[in-house]
Amino acid sequence: MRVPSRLLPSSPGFWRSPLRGPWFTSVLGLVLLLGVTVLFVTGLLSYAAYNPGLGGVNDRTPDKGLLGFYLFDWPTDPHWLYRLTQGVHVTLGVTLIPVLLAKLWSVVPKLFALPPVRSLAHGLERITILLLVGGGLFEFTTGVLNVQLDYLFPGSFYPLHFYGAWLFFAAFALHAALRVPLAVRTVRAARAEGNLLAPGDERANPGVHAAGRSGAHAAREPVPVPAGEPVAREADALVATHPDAPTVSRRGALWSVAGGSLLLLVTTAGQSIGGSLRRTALLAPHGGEDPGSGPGAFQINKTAAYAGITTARTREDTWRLELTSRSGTVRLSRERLRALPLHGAALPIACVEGWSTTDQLWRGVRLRDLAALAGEERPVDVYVESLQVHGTFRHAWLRANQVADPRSLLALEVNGADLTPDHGYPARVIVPAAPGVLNTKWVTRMTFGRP
Ligand SMILES: Nc1nc2c(c(=O)[nH]1)N[C@H]1C(S)=C(S)[C@@H](COP(=O)(O)O)O[C@H]1N2
Ligand SMILES: [Mo]
Repeated sequence: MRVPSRLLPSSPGFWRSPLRGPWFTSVLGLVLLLGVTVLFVTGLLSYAAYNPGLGGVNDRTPDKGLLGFYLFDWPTDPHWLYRLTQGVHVTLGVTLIPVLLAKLWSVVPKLFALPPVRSLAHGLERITILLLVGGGLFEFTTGVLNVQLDYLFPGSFYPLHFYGAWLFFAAFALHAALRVPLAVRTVRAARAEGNLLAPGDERANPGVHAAGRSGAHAAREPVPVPAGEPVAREADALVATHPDAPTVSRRGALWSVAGGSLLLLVTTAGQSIGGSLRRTALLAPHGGEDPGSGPGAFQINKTAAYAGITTARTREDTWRLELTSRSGTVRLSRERLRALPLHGAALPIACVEGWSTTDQLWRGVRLRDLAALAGEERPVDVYVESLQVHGTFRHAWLRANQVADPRSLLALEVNGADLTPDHGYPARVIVPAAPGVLNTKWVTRMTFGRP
């Protein structure tokens, strides 16, 4: 029995939306070209900000090989640097979701096109597309899940998102190299021809000499396409041969994608911008109704209870800070720490999840003073350990340039009061421009210098 050809996704008549066409796909593609490039760059910056060069404690992808070629010493200036780069990374990623989905929707007929492989070149291109679509969905999904749910995947988020990013971007760059010229020509040609936005209007898909507006509904024959023209070949694959009657114009469809993006933007961005905008960040786990706690009421990542920090271990009479270097070990009570010269610094917490605080007023002992106390006259790398027994962020390495910065503190107070247990009492690290993960809470030991 012969299946009527319009019932199969591989048949020309199956995909009916009159919105599909090279113009719609090109506009979305050009938006993604810019957006995904920014996502990739800010993602690489985020990785560099972890100080992965300092070793396994900081480096979640020790097997990266050549992929770490670009790593550099993350600076401490400007002090809001990571707030910016990671805020952009997460906010932009969330905002682009509707664009990504619309773009995939716009080209979905090509996924089913037969024959699956027409030539070697075509076969290679299809493999690239598979990596592109799979990699894109994977990166957006892992990113959103990490931001929303903290953890969920088998294996750590970091290597998955990192290796996935390289794979995705490699395919993306290749795809862009092949398609951007065409997309630009499509958009230019459409603009040159005036109004191109009504569905069914042949001018919406320059190069396609279809039956025109009336034909949009009536056409039952495949759209004739002059062979050989690249624009036309694209159109061939994207434009519905048997389009349904339009219910929205292409411009309208594009506006609804933009509207979806705008909605995500305003319900996310507040978690990074802070102030009263935080209340509009309804979609962000650390926005909306999560004002945080403690003096100044700013956000908390892991609470003391979650980290297993009991008051028995942080009591002033038992807690000690241990400073170690090649020249020996010094132990300080909190009282003796408080008697050291205390300095203030206005610095934010900026989490890899994209949320951040505005500047908080920290007070404590400079890391470089602690290095000197331990016997290191010149700033060196330091390994910071907390009271926490389990958990990825219970310890971290800081680089010498971070130790040297006069604003880098082992903080005892924030916003004019003692640290609360959730914000790291009895003492926590705070470093300008560093990601939140390096600002270790509940510190108990600091080892200066490389082993
Ligand atoms: N010991 C310890 N310190 C830690 C963490 C942790 O899980 N354990 N989380 C880090 C992360 S990921 C962030 S974003 C900041 C958050 O600091 P806050 O809770 O005071 O805002 O603490 C950092 N310090
Ligand atoms: Mo974080």
